[in-house]
Formats: sequence, C-alpha cells, structure tokens
Amino acid sequence: MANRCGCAETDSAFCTRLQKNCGQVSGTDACGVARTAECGLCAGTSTCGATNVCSCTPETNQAFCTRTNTACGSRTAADNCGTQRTVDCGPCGTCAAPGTIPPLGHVVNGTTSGTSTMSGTCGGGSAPEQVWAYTPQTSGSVTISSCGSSFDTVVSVLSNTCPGGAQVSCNDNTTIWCPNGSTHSYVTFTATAGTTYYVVVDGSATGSGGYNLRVAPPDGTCSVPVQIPANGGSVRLGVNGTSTNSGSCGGSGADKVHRWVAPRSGTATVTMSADFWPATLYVRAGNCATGTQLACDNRTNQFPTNTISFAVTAGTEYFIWAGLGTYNGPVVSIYELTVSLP
Ligand SMILES: [Ca+2]
Ligand SMILES: [Ca+2]
Repeated sequence: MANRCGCAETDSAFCTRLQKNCGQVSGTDACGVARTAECGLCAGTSTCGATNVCSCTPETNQAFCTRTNTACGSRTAADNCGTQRTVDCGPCGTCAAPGTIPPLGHVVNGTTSGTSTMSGTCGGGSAPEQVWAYTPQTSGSVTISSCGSSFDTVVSVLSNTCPGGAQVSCNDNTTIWCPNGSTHSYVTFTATAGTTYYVVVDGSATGSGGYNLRVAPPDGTCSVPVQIPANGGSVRLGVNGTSTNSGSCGGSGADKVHRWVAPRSGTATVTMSADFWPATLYVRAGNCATGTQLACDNRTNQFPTNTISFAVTAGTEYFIWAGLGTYNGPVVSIYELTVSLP
C-alpha cells in the first residue's frame, strides 16, 4: 500500500499499469515504492505465463475434433481459446467414421489416399483403405463388386466390429466379368439381418484412387419382396443371380421383385432405368410368382428405360418384377425403379 502522502495506487491499478494480469508481480508502484502485488488468476482454459500474462494454449487438432464431436471431415468452430478455427478432422471412411451403404445396396463411390491402417487376409497391407458400414434389413446372400474402380482393389468384409471384427470375406482379383479389366474385387457372403458389416476397400500393393462398390442385397424375392411405399417413389438396387420368374415379353435373367399396395384405383405407371440390357419389367396382381400378369415391357437398347402402365384397384397387392432379359450369373447390375400413382 502506498504510504506516501498524496500518492496511492491500488494493486489492481499497479497490475494494469505494468500490463500484468496474473500471479505475484514485483515492481515499483506509481509512488516510487518497491512492492509485490497479487495480480489474480487466469480465467477459463488460459494459464499464467512466465511474464505474468494469462495466455491460452490452443488445443491440438485432434483435441479440437474430439471436443466438437467431429469424427471426420472439415469442422469450423471456436477452439478452447475462443478462436474460430477450421480443422480437418481426418478422412471419412474409417472404422470410426465409416460411410453408409443403404440397406438395398446399389452403388457407392469413394477415393482412397494416404497410408495404410488396416488390411485383409488377402491383401491391402501397404495401401490406404476406406471403410463402409452395411446393415442389411434382410438375411441372405450379399454380393459386393468393385468393378469399375480405377485401381487394383482389394475388398474385405468384417462383421460387427471395426477394426478387429471377424473377416467374413476377402478378395483381391476375380475372373468374374468386368468391362474394365481383371483387377477388381468380388465378395459374397451370407448376411444376418440387422448385423453391421464393415466393407473395407483397400488396394493391392500400394494401389489407391477412385473406386465404386456395386452392392446386391438379399431383398427382392417373393419371400422378402422390396416394399414400395403406398405413395410410390423410387428404389435403387443391385441385382445378380438366377432368374426366379419371367414375363410374357421376356425376363429369363436374374431378377428382383417389389411389392406395392395401391392406395387408390386408376392407372399406375412404373419405370425402370437400368445399366443392363436387355431389360425386362412386368407386374403381377395378387400373387408374387403366379398372379395374373398385367403388363410387360422388354427393352434391348443400351441403358434402357422400361415403362409399364396398368389399371390398379385400391387395396390390391401388385408384384413388380425387374430384371435382366437374359443374363443369369454373378455380375452385379443396377437399376432404379419408380412407381407413380394413378
Ligand atoms: Ca490397407
Ligand atoms: Ca485386385
């Protein structure tokens, strides 16, 4: 405290004048007297440095991502010191942040880069990978093909846990036909509905790059047809295997069946866009396999769109068959089917 007549300086003013804001500070006060003052504690996450100034040490990027619950990708938020930061929280497509394959499959795309963190028993130890989670809604056979990818892929599948889950399938190269070569991968396994499978897209040797996965789900049989909502709309699937039904205009190849209950009477229209040809689309009423066929359209042109229109009665079940005109076998083809209401 000041002890000179006409001169006084509080500890607070002393600290402020010396531009200190924490800890014990010694100096000469405004009255010319040597003194030591307590300049206070630092707030929040900042700490008192050697110069008696509070400062905040910015958290690491990893700590930032963890604190902001960001598993992957770019995130902009205030860091622990209150400063806005944009942080790359790492690639999506890891065990911790896998991509999601829809239950009905179809096609997903990605690009691998960086360094290897995991591998399958059939390869991938030196190549980067990406992970996709797939939880089928139906038990049965699943097929996944990387045909169309830009590099020599290795694909493995783990069940339940990633990393470390039991490997249910692993393939580097297959002789199954693919238009762009023989280094694509092809896995097939028997899935249990509701179980999550982790599909790891890896590379042979150090291979990496753009890839796609074509996924054929178990759904689409008479016992488990693909359900179309009452209000119609689109579904996208992969299809392979062996024909289970055919229409009057064609359809001796692999197929899928969809069940739809018409919400009102009138004329419904169904279209199918396919990456295969010939392609066949037909509909049966009442019974999946043996019901009366109401319409049938077979297309032989490349990348066709099939269309059928037929009279429907409110409350009646319709079984819409989509499939390959002639091909039976393992290659995964894809299509999109759209049901339009009367
Ligand atoms: Ca790898
Ligand atoms: Ca391969």
